[in-house]
Amino acid sequence: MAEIVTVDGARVGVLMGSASDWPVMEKTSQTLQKLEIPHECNVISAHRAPKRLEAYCATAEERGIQILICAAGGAAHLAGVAAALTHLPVLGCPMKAWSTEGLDSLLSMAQMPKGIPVGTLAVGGAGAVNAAIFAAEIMALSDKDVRSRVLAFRADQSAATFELPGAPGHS
Ligand code: RP5
Repeated sequence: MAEIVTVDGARVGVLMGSASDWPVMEKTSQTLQKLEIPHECNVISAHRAPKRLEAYCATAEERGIQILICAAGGAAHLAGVAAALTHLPVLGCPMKAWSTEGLDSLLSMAQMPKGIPVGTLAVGGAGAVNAAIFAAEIMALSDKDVRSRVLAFRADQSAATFELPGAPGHS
């Protein structure tokens, strides 16, 4: 079994069911980088490598991981199983897989039975970016440096909303 990749100081663990999720989940990593949130990324399938998921979740908190972001497509059990294996907050990113435009993944994550929550984001890239921002916003409750960076990120985003490059009167 391939080694789990750990990063010293990582506060967010980004997990995905397959390397085929990475082109979307790279946006999570890039957004966490922008927000200067140390994180680590691993492929850990709940179906194909359940023991690897168990091992990851068993040591996540003691290594300093505060939030898990889990992406999967299809039956998309990864977030739910991770949420069952740790009390850390789990954010779910539904991936478009081979059918139903990702609705299967969305419902798999959102329809958790009561008692084990998964905070489910939108399907695809928007959810992948928002998961990173959401994780930072949770951390910002108890970390004023992260709070400052979240506020700066949002201010930059607001400013960029009004740009129309090339349009008359715009730069
Ligand atoms: C899920 O099945 C993965 O998260 C991925 O979204 C989907 C397809 O995986 P591959 O067959 O491309 O490995 O487990």
